[in-house]
Amino acid sequence: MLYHLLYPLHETISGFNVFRYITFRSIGAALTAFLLLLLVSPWFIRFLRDKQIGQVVRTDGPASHISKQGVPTMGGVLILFAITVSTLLWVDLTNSFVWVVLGITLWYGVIGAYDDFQKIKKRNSKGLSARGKLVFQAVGVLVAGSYLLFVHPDFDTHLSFPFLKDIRPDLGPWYILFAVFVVIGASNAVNLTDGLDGLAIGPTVISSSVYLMFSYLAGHIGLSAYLQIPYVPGAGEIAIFCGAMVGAGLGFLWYNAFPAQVFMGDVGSLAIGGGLGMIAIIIKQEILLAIVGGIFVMEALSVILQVGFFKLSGGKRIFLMAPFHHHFEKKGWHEPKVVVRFWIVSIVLGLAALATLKIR
Ligand code: 57M
Repeated sequence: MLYHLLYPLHETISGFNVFRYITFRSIGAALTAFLLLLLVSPWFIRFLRDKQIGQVVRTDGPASHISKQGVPTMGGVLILFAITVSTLLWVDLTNSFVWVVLGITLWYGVIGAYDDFQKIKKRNSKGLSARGKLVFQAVGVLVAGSYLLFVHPDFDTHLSFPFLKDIRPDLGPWYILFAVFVVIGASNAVNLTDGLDGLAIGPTVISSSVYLMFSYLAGHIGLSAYLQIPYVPGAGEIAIFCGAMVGAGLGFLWYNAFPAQVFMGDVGSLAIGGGLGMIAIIIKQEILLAIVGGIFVMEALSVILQVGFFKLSGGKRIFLMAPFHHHFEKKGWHEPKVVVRFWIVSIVLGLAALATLKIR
């Protein structure tokens, strides 16, 4: 909105020329979302406590988690509020890509909120059925994908691979099914990762920072050509959404850091994963998500391997407990140590993802 209100005045007030720059507006979005979270969270945490919207902790988990019973959850509502307000304040509102990413993020937030409410109402950790969640998630991507493929003028259905600039297979209409896989996979991977204080929000901030840079480059005709990455006209505005994700994530981390005063809930984790997945699809950096979001991938893979091996071996386990973060808890690592070490890995993966820009 500020872009539409203030940039046109730059002829009279030259300083307003700065509102044309995506870099400036991305930083503005990050700071706005950060301050919103920082200032509103204390009130919101009290609100959640008063309404008894507290975590129901499973008894079969690590013993250290029992003390987390009742910690206010659904803090993701405030994360989504800050991302939405900040994005709409700083973005070019005529950019359809931003509306697609925001739409998927909020839709996945609605799915997660319903799941959270079911758990809180029934006082158990079951919530929405896995099948129900998958159907609702798939519908969202099918709608978004149909818009991108059949309405948006020149959406590209070619895949792009890190390091391999010349391999760009065209999936054609099948690209929609690939998009469903990427977005749902990312959403559920973040959901599984959100099992320790700060564990999901840390890599979220790192992934959003990396995708902020990739979005800016993808939307820049000169830099994308120089770096030999797909040029996606209009993708630069997604950097502002990423900035809002970074700011909201840092603001939430202030209160989710160990010992957490609030959990994000499925409303937050499903939405964040869905948003990151949709961003990867739009800026044509889908496979790169496996590197940028490597922590999320590792966590999801640990569950798949654990459950698969458990069934095939008649009850044996690969890990002491899945997802992966619980394995280290069972080995005696304290929660903050597990979380910070996962952040370190996430930062290294983010740097590796940026390195693919030059190694092609
Ligand atoms: C998402 N949710 C946390 C919180 C957060 C198939 C199986 C692997 C599914 C998986 C599962 O239930 N995943 C659900 C993970 C939960 O966090 C809530 O959920 C939201 C995110 N969706 O925002 O509201 C618990 O995580 C802890 N937590 C923190 N700090 C945070 O900032 O400490 C969360 C956020 C919270 C809190 O204790 O209650 C979760 O873990 O449920 N199941 C599991 O992850 C379980 N693993 C398991 O069953 N492994 C078996 C299977 C694979 C065969 C095995 O390895 O043998 C573990 N989780 C729990 N108990 N709670 C272990 C058992």
